[in-house]
Amino acid sequence: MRDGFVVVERLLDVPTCRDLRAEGERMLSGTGRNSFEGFKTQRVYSILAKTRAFDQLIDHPRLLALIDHVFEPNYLLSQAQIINILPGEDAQALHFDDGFYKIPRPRPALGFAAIWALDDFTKENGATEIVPKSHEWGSNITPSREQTIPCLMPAGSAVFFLGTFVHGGGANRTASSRMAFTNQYCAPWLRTQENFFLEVPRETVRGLRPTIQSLLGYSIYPPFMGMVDSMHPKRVLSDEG
Ligand SMILES: O=C(O)CCC(=O)C(=O)O
Repeated sequence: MRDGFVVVERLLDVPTCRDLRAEGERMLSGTGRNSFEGFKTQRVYSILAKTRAFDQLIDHPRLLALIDHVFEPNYLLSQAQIINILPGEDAQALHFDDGFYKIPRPRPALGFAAIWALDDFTKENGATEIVPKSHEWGSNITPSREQTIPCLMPAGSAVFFLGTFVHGGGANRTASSRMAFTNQYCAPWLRTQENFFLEVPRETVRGLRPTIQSLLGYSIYPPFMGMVDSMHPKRVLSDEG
């Protein structure tokens, strides 16, 4: 809460990290459609509809324990994706992740993000560039590259930060790609970036852990935001069809 971010090193052991990287590699395809997605960056969206491998990062206890301090109960997953920065990619525009909620700054965070390093994050290969304490900035956000530091961390580590925190993907000046998995969360009364109700089939949701079901919106913000036919939305998971 003081700096806007925290790095936790080696949360994933080496075999887990290797398996996740391989699963990410299997799903990679085209590159970005604009400079923000990155013309030399591959992204895999709709992860929860495609693989179960990353579920362990969606409800990772160390991550949720932090978010429990930021949001009211029943906060939501907002989006999850793989980001693979290829050799030759330029640095991404600096930004903060909850800027699409058009509520003026300074304000409390409405989003919360994790970026998991599936490769070592180095100064050369595109380590996320971060601006410590930028979560406190007001409405005039004009960050410069000089204010950033590279978020250096070994594979298996994660950086967790508030939605108001300024950051961006770094330039990749190496011959290898830099893979990360990122998941974002939002306060329980906000609209999520991904529409998980349309993205993840109900049959798939039935097989997920209850915590993940709740994060996907099978939960309410009391007294009744998220209801289905005046009842708790989780009931649809036990209904037929
Ligand atoms: O890949 C990274 O290091 C950060 C990417 C990012 O912040 C974004 O795409 O919104």
